[in-house]
Amino acid sequence: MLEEEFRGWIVSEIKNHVFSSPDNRLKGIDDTPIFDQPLVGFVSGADSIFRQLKAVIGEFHLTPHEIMSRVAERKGADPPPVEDVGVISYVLPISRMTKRENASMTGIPSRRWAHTRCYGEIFNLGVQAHIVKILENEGYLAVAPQLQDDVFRVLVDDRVGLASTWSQRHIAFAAGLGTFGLSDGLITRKGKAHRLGSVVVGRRLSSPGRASDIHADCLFFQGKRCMECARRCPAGAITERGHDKEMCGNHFHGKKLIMKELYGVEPYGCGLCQTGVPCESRSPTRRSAEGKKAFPTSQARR
Ligand code: B12
Ligand code: SF4
Ligand code: SF4
Repeated sequence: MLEEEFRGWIVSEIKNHVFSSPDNRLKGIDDTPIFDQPLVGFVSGADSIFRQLKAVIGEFHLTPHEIMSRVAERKGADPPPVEDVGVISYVLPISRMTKRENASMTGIPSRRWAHTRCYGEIFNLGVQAHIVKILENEGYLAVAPQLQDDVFRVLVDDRVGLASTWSQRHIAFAAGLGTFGLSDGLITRKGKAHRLGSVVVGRRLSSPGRASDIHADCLFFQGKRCMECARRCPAGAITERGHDKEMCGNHFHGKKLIMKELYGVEPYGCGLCQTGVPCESRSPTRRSAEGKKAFPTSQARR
């Protein structure tokens, strides 16, 4: 299959799955979709960004080739050369209704947001398993790093704090899907209220054009005074210096019991900094077709 065909096939498989899967539904609420239509990106496993990520995050952050080699070994196959490894990354934008509801909240997230964190992540892991299955059916070696216990782990590093061996945001950045905001969220052309997933595949893929500025889509880093995410954060975890992961994590661990009582879900995420902000549903620094900024800056709005 030519690369163009391969990409088209994967994009339509992911879109169809998101559109038709009964698991993409807020079953405990009103059975509406959890996620809207996805964005999909691709990157070569030989891209130098993966060495760079080891420098930025830590040696523990795995390259696609390291992951593929482990899978090949497990299957008794030879690992493909690094040029013949690629990564598929996707963005699952959270539904408009959920974003609207969460944007109206202060202090704690809304019911829909809490259910999205819980059931949306189960669906997200299912999307990754689905992609692996269809690739394997076509004879490709494929692996979803986050589904592999011997590959994926969350850890606390002395230098970067909370991190993991496969950071979906950094992978999506590598695949050209977005850049980082002051709050740490990845701002895509559909904004930053979303969940992310990815799959490593044993096939050659080319790399995308990528922003050279890792903060290209954040108003604050582009010289505007936004900081709306900081104002939304009930934990005071976002300042001009960035996002304090420990404060953020402690805040929502402290709210787990209340959430269970209120909404009946266990894994909990706050996400107030992702909604009711200029970068919620689009990149506020990119120009719209009419030549205007997609959103006014916070300054202009007051
Ligand atoms: C650990 C973790 C957390 C921790 C730490 C988050 C963090 N910043 O890393 C805590 C508990 C705080 C957390 C909170 C939340 N999380 Co969380 N979390 C993860 C997890 C499991 C691992 C993240 C990881 O590996 N980070 C690696 C570290 C190093 O990243 P970092 O410190 O942010 O990286 C900075 C530097 O590297 C810097 N940088 C500096 N120099 C350079 C140079 C280059 C070239 C590059 C590329 C970058 C770079 O850029 C980054 C941003 O500043 C991922 C799942 C996954 N497998 O990725 C989900 C994930 C990141 N979480 C997610 C979400 C949605 C949340 C919450 C909204 C909770 C919720 N679900 O409601 C909050 C949001 C907090 C916030 N403001 O972003 C989503 C993010 C989606 C998005 N919109 O960006 C993920 C990807 C889960 C998913 N599958 O979708 N999370
Ligand atoms: S709310 Fe403003 S400062 Fe915060 S990440 Fe979005 S654009 Fe950047
Ligand atoms: S997810 Fe973390 S940083 Fe974002 S608003 Fe909630 S506590 Fe603050």
